[in-house]
Amino acid sequence: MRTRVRAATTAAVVVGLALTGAGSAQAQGTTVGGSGAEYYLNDTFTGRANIELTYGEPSDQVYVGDWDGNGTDTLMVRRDNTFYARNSATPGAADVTFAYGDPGDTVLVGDWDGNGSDTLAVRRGSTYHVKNTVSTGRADTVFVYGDPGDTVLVGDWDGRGGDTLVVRRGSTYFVKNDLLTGVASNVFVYGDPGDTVLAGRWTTNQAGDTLGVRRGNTYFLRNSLTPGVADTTFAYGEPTDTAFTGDWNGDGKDTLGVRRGRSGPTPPPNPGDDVDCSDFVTQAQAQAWFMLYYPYYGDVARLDANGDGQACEALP
Ligand SMILES: [Ca+2]
Ligand SMILES: [Ca+2]
Ligand SMILES: [Ca+2]
Ligand SMILES: [Ca+2]
Repeated sequence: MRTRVRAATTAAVVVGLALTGAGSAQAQGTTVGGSGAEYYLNDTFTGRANIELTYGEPSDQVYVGDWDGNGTDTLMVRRDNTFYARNSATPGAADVTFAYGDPGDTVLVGDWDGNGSDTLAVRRGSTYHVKNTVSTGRADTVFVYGDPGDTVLVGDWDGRGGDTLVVRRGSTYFVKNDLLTGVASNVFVYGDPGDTVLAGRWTTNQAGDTLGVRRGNTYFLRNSLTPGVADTTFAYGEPTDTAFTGDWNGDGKDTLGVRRGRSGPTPPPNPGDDVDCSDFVTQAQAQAWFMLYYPYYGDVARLDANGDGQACEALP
């Protein structure tokens, strides 16, 4: 996903200034996947997160993008067709809330018009309905690409501004550099058909977004849209983490984040002291209720007066 930083770079090229750093940011444009409300973001390709936050609920669908166009990517959660975007990598209420599409729609994130801020596109089969503002309303652009069952990735593949699609079929990638119906402009093979793939601009000296593959908790990043060995290989997080990419610090380079749930089952809500032994017919029923909550809240309804772990011992 492109950023305002990159837009400024493009303007500077026109007047012939020497440029370093600063560039687009991009996550793969699809929902992050996985579950959990804990996010660990890393600004470098090292093994340790430098930003940890919680956002939303463990079951939320999550997207990454630069919603306010300030150069940094942040999180947005989706519940049905309502989206809650946060503009900083901190816990807190959504900065922007809006509805788009239908609850079952597949949604992609990208900077479709190249203005530096990320917005949504709804995918229905091989038809894409692009919206250039994070707001409720009609699509600005509609186009058709690939087949209905294709896996797609979003990125600024040519580095010229504007996010477009790559269709993935196994380990073959069909790159399209505009939002028009038509054939691919570049086709290449990378990784294995079963690889989990991430997209981003890993270095500031590559033109646009490229791919990386993940195997377990090892990541293999490639700095061009060509076949070949990885340019960067590193380990991060746990094999069970859900990984995604973005530019968390606005330096023009995309790095990793992972989404993780707390280990173990989700605790039931605390029922409070709202039952007593007369609510149960048998000791076994009382014991089952007691054991449901005891591991999390103790003897919350005071069913075990003598503290021996047996609830309502006077019941049959
Ligand atoms: Ca932002
Ligand atoms: Ca945009
Ligand atoms: Ca582009
Ligand atoms: Ca960065």
